[in-house]
Amino acid sequence: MTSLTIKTQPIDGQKPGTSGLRKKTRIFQGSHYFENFIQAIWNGIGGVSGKTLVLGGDGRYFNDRAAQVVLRMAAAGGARKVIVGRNALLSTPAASHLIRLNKTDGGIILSASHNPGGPDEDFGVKFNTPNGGPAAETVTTRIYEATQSISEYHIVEAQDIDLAHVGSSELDGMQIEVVDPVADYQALMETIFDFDKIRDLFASGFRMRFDAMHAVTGPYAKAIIENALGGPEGTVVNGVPSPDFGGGHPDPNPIWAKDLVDRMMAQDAPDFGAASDGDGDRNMVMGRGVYVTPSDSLAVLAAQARLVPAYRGGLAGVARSMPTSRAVDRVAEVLGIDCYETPTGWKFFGNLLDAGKVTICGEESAGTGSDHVREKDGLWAVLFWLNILAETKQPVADLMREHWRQFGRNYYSRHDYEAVDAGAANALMDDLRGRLSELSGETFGSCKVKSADEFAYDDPVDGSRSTGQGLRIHLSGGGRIVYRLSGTGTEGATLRVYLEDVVKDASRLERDPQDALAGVIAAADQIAGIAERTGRTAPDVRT
Ligand code: VG1
Ligand code: CO
Repeated sequence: MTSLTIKTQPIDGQKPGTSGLRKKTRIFQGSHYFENFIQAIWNGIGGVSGKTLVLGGDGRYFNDRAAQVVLRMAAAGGARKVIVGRNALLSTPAASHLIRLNKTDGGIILSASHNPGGPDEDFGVKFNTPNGGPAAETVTTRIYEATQSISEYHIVEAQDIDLAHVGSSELDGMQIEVVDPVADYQALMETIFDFDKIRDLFASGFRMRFDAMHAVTGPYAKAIIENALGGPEGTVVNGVPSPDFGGGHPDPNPIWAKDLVDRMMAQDAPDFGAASDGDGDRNMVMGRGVYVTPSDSLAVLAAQARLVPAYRGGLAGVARSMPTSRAVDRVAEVLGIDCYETPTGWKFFGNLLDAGKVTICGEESAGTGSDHVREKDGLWAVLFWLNILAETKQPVADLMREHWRQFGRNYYSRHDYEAVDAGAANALMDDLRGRLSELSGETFGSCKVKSADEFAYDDPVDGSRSTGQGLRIHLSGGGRIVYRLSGTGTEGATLRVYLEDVVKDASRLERDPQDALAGVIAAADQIAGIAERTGRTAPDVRT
C-alpha cells in the first residue's frame, strides 16, 4: 500500500465555530478542502501516530465518502486504531461515550447537527478530545492555525473499507474496528435510568411519539424505546436515517418539528412527545397540549433528579449557557448547589464536568446533558423525562404547573433572524456594543434597563478567558435581553435575540410566552434597531 504526500495550500475560512467547522457541502467537496482540515486536526493535536480514534457521523450526504478519507488519512498518519460506527454512523453522544469507554485519544464526528443535509445543504466536522467532549478553544485555535500554514497532507491509497459489517480489518498497519453504533450507548443508558419502571409505564398504556426527524437517533430510539422499554411499535416515527433527512430540517423546535407539535396539541394526543436533531444531541419535549421550553426542561431535570437512579445521591452542581433562561438558577438555589454560567457551546461545560463541579448542564437551544458523556444528549433527556413520568405518574402539564408554582416562571423565547446581511448584523452588534454603557437607567416602552454589558467567561478550572460572548441587557424586575451572532450558520449572519421575563405571581403563570414577553420583545427591537438595520419586521424562527 502506498502512502501519498499531496502538496496543498492553506484555504481561507477553516475556522471552527460554536461546534466544529460547518460549511456548505459543496465547499467541503472542493479540491483538498476536507483533506486540508483533517490534516490540520492531526497537526493541531501533535499528530495521530500510535493513537486510537473514534469515527462516526449523522449519516448526512457525504458522510460515507468523508469517513473513508478520514480512515485513509489516519492510516497515513500512523494511527494505531480507529473505532467506527457501522456505516460510519454514530450519534454525537454515542461517539462521546465510545471515546471515553475505550479511553481513546479522541474522535472525529462528521455532522452539521441540526442544519439540513444534501449536496446543496450543509456538512461539518468536529474533533472531540480524550475526555469525550468537543475540543476546547485552545485546541481549536491550534487546529485553525494549522489550516493557515498547511503545505501538504498524507493519505493512503486504498479501496473503500467495508463499513457495513461489524468486525475488524486492517489498513496499512492500522486496525479498523466497526462497531454496532447503538449497543454501548444503550448499555450506558441502562446504568442511568430505571428501565423496569419505564417498562411498567408503557405497559400501563402510556403513549408516546418520538420523532427522529429522519436523522441519526432513529436506530437508537427504536432499540431503546420500542425494543427495550416496550413502547408500542410506531412510537418512533421517521426512524430511518436519510442523507437529506427526508428533505427536512432536523432541528427539534416548534417550527421544524411542527408535525409533532400539531399532534401533541390535538384532542387525541399521546401522553408524551419528543424529537431529536440531526446528530442526536438535541431534544424537544412535549406533553399533551404543552411544549416544554429547553430552559424549563433543564430546570425540571435538576429539580427532579433524585427520581433517577444515577442521580439519587444529588447533584454536584448545575451549569447553563449564558443565554439560557435562569429557571435552573432558582432550582440550584433551593437545592443549595452551585450554578455556573458559561458561554454558548457545549465545549465550555467540559472542564466543569471533568472537575466534578457540575452533574447536569444545558442550553436554551434544546441541549441537555450530564456527566455520563461530554456532549449534550437528546435521548438521555427523553429517557430522563420518561423516568420522571414513570415515578410521578403525572401529566407533563401538571408537572410544569407545579414547577412554576414552586419556583416561579421564567417566560422565555429566542427570536432568530436568519441569513441576514453579515455587514448589517455586525454593524448592529458593533453599534449596540458602543452604546452599552449609556443604556443603564433608560426606559424603552414598559422596560427599564438596569445594567448592560458584554459577556466574558473566566473558566474556573483552567483560568482561560473567553470574551465577546454576547451583549446582555438586564431589565429592572428581573427580565433580560441577550443579543448574539450565531457561530454555526453557513449563510450570511444569524442574529439571535434571547428574551426573558420572570414572573412569581401565581395568577400570571399560564400565559402564552409571546404575549407575556410582548413588552420585552418591543424593547429588544427598539434598543438594537433590529427592523431598521436588518429590514426584517419579524424573526424567521421563534423557539
Ligand atoms: C447553536 C446553539 C448552541 C449550540 C450549538 C451547537 O450555536 O445556539 O447553544 O451549542 O448551536 O449545537 P450558535 O452559535 O449557532 O448559536 V448542535 O446540536 O448544532 O451541535
Ligand atoms: Co446537534
